[in-house]
Amino acid sequence: SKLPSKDVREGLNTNGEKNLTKTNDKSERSALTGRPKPPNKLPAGGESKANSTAVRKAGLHKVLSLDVTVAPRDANAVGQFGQAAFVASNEDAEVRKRWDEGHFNVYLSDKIPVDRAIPDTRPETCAQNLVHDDLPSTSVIFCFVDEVWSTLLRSVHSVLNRSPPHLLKEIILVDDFSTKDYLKEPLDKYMSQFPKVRIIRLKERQGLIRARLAGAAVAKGEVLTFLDSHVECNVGWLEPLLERIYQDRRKVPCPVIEVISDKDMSYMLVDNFQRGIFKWPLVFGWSALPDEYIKKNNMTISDPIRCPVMAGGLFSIDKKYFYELGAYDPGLDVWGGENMEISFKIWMCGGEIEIIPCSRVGHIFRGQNPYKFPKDRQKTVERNLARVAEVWLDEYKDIFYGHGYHHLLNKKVIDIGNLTEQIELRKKLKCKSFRWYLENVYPDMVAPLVKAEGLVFNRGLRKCLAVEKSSLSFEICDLSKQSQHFNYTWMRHIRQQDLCVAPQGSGNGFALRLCDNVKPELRWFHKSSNLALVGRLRVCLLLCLLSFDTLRLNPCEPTNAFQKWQFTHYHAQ
Ligand code: UD2
Ligand code: MN
Repeated sequence: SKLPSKDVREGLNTNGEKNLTKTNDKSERSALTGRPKPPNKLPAGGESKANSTAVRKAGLHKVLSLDVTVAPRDANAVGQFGQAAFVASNEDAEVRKRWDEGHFNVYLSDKIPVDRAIPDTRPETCAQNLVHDDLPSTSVIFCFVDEVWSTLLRSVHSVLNRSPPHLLKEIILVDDFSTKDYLKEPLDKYMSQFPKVRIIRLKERQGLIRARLAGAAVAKGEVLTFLDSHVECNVGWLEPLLERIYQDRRKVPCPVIEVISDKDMSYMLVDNFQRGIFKWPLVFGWSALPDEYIKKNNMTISDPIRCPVMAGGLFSIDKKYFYELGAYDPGLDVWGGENMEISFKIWMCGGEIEIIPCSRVGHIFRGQNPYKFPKDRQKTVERNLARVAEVWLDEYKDIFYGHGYHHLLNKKVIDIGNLTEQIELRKKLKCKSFRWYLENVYPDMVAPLVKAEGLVFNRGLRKCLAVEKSSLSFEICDLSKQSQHFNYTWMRHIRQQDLCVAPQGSGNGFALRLCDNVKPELRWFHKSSNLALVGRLRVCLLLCLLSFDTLRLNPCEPTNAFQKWQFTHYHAQ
């Protein structure tokens, strides 16, 4: 790993003022990259809307690389400079014993200075960038439940030590009803030495979403900056975020999230050009920008990256804008899904999410949540995601449910709560469709609305399924006949318009019935050309010639051609 950059090592001041190279240089240099650029050019890929914040009078200065920890008093301490730390083998038992307190190496974390230095991992050009002198101030909000003492402190110190004081309005610690005693009086006492730190205690466990809302409600800064409670903010992390909001208040910038190892606590670099994405069924992931996109937009590693979905934990947002967007859906519980909600909302309702490579924050990624969920973890997350899907996904919500979440459609199985306000909000904000989002924000996502479509060919009879006078029949295959066209949907329906192929009554027959997403008996499992009713996977749909080409369910036989069904076209998923 790199040593702190020259710029940082020289800029050893604590008040930020000395480093402030005031300049009125309004030349062709970009505030972001320092490279020659037309002044109003948005970063690569930015669909340049007329910039709402026109030319302002304020000057620019070189981004402040202040860092009071860069010449640490304890240079030989464990984990100093973000390096890997090790424990002697006779301490292994202790490490294991304390692991579950945070699901990372808590024992080691406690040995590392709470204000350790970490390497300045920014791309070279970042330290030369210009930002405006009159950036908005921010409230930094940390929510936590039973966070480990040393990581919570290190998070707070990293903000205090590496943020320009005049931009840091306050640090708000929202205690989401922690059970640990050290997070009560001892925490109050420790933090009382920092006038900027405020602690809010929630009276019952709210979950991180409502805890963030509680923090935002009392925040005094113009910008809200949310962080997880086990992070280390790197040199110069704050100004590049605020600069983006200064340029356009609808921008929601996120730092690059670097990795603090859960095992040895080392600070690790991550790959360039990474952005947050989702896969079905709304699972967050990272994916590199496509190479062609980088080339086409002439991007360098320090340019902001358009980000379809934020990871969730670390971002800045204009406070007023946050509330204009309706903040978070307060009906989301405990953990999970809120990053999808706010991401779809931001993009679809006129904003933008960006990853800012000149802003970097380390985060301990843990294998498990170290705290308890008041209700079942999986059910909590599923419920949150179903709320998001219902409000934001339009016709694409079937794809979400289709990926193993059919049971969530049954309101008797899961109560996802009232959505009226969220739906109203979307209308009020005149937000765009999910289709627009996919096409414009995340075009490399494949999201076919059906799994398969076209004719339904029976291999034994060599004829195709057709609807004739609202009942099922078989005809010579003919693509031009609409009556022979069916969709195999994410609901696993074999469907023509509103009608679904379904078993009839209690007997053996089959008929067309009105489709209904909730009814499991209308769903077909389709694999290796077999069609089996969901829930009855050992019996397959058979075309029975004896009784006038009727359909029956029979035990599946791998070689029976009359049980083999094929759609004309299958979509890649
Ligand atoms: C990621 C996000 C996290 C959040 C989550 C999905 C990053 C780095 N982290 O998971 O911020 O968006 O995805 O919801 O992007 N907390 C509470 N009350 C609770 C549960 C958690 O205050 O009931 C706190 C917790 O102490 C932590 C923060 O919320 O500071 C995020 O929780 P996490 O670290 O367990 O989430 P993570 O990083 O796995
Ligand atoms: Mn976290």
